[in-house]
Amino acid sequence: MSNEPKSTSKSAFIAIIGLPNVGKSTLLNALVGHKVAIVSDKPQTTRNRIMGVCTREDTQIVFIDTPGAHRPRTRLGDFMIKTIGEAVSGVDAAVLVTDSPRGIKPEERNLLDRCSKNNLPVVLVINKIDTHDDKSILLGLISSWQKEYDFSAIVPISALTGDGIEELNREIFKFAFESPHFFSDDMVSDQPERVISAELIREKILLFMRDEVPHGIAVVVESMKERQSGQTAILDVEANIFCERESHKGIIIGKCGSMLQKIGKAARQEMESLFGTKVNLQCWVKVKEDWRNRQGIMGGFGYR
Ligand SMILES: Nc1nc2c(ncn2[C@@H]2O[C@H](COP(=O)(O)OP(=O)(O)OP(=O)(O)O)[C@@H](O)[C@H]2O)c(=O)[nH]1
Ligand SMILES: [Mg+2]
Repeated sequence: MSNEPKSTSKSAFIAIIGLPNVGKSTLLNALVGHKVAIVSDKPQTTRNRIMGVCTREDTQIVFIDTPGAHRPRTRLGDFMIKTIGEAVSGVDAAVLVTDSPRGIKPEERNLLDRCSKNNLPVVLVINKIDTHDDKSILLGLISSWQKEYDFSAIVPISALTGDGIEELNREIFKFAFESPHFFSDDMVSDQPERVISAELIREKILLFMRDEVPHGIAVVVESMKERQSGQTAILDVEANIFCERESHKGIIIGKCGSMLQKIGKAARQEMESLFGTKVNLQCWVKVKEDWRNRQGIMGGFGYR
């Protein structure tokens, strides 16, 4: 596929911002039509800026998923918040995702302030409409948000069921302006396979573990090598799972290795369907005490 400028080609960069757990990454995946970002029911799942690309005919939209806006308590948290600021200052428009009938949070107002300082048009997305049947709740929400910003549009959606996604896409595609495409038209994400694989392992840890254990996890894929075994191609993947304490290591490995096996199996199955090949996944668990406050180690884990 070509990314040569076409005479009518258009594009736009759009940041997806909001509080943790409101469904930003689920929305990114729905907009792109592929799973490019991991999702979990735990807040602060996304740690890095993640790009997803959607190209339709002459128009390419580059979405930038961001970590949830929160008050940071670690250096990793500082890094995540900085990532949001950088994303907002480098895009053509933002999608602010909110999720439920609660008061507007200070972090959401801060995000709108940043957008305002950058003169950014903002589309407000009210997500998870599948969770409330009472439509009057939605009307109340819309009217309280309208007082906060001159939104380009307010679109209620369910990122999970796909309800409202096409309407949202129509609003987003309006931001595209004449410009070359920045990525090839068949590309859906800027993330290398190693990063995607590490993120899938982290997603399964978030899925199966609770309390503070999953928040202190980083996953690094050390090697990915393809080999032929008879007629079958096998992708050998070696990954290190880093946790913050010796006691967490025991929890992740589980009784007789049962938890690590469960995590590895789920991650491997998803890698196999993503890469279309058999995968042999080996995971090791290691301790790096308090790594979320150690800049050098964080950089080695990809948070730089
Ligand atoms: N019912 C319902 N659940 C949703 C919807 N969208 C997302 N979720 C769920 O909300 C949780 C959080 O989703 P994520 O996409 O990880 O949220 P996020 O905003 O990216 O979270 P962070 O990366 O932590 O900031 C997951 O359990 C999703 O399955 C939706 O439309 N309806
Ligand atoms: Mg996310």
